[in-house]
Amino acid sequence: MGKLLDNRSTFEINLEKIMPNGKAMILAYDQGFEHGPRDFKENLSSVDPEVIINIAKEGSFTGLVLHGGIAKKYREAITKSKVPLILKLNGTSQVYTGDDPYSPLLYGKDAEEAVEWALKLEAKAVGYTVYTGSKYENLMNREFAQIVIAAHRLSLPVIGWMYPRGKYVENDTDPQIVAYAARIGLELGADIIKVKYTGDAESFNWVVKTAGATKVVMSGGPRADVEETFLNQVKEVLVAGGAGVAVGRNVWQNKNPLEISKKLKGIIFK
Ligand code: FBP
Repeated sequence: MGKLLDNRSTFEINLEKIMPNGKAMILAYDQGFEHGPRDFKENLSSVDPEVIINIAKEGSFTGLVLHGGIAKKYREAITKSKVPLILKLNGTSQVYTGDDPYSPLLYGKDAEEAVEWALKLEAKAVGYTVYTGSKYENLMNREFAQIVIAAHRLSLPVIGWMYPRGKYVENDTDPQIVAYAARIGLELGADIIKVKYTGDAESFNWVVKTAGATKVVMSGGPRADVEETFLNQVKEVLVAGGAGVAVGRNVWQNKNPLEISKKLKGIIFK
């Protein structure tokens, strides 16, 4: 990790960009792949990546999660926005659901090639989902570990979407199973992990503790009917020692995405 004039390594600079003062407010926009365009129906303008890039910029988000195609085709707008790009390196659709989930590494024949591609697209970090509990979890753990090695070699922080899922996972927000997934994130070398909320600050604090030196951010889930419910969760996450959020639908499905972004910023960076 090369040293620059200000004495911080490139890795530290990248991490500080997506997590200024240790706090993250990341906008996720890979749902078009993961869930399909039905997610854009609540706020039709959200189908347009340019609109999302603008929300990320005007809403002061510290990172924007995209897949490779959008990152490439909208590169100029992303560069202009100055919002750090987080390239999602794996993904899977919900069209086929007949088996336990597996989300394969994309954009290259191996982790090294995928991370090089992220760097070419000027990403400041990379992301990867591990479905703990799936019968394919060992495969994903291995791909994730290899991404950590390759990404750190190129000074890119790694965010793990640590999602318990599969036939044997009855409740994907059960604090014990979320804590287990979080711990795997630490063991595999994630810099940040993104997990679902476990329902209260106390149990989320246990998740944060199990993640050790790996920072924990909350994933949003479907848009809450009442905005306050979501904002209260964010407050509880911070009380519990969480480092912020990496959310999508609760922001860009909102009638006023910039208004809710402002409220989020107030909570996370106050
Ligand atoms: P949301 O805040 O919209 O839930 O986005 C967070 C996220 O992790 C996305 O990055 C991803 O597309 C989606 O959730 C996956 O959701 P699911 O739990 O349905 O797999």
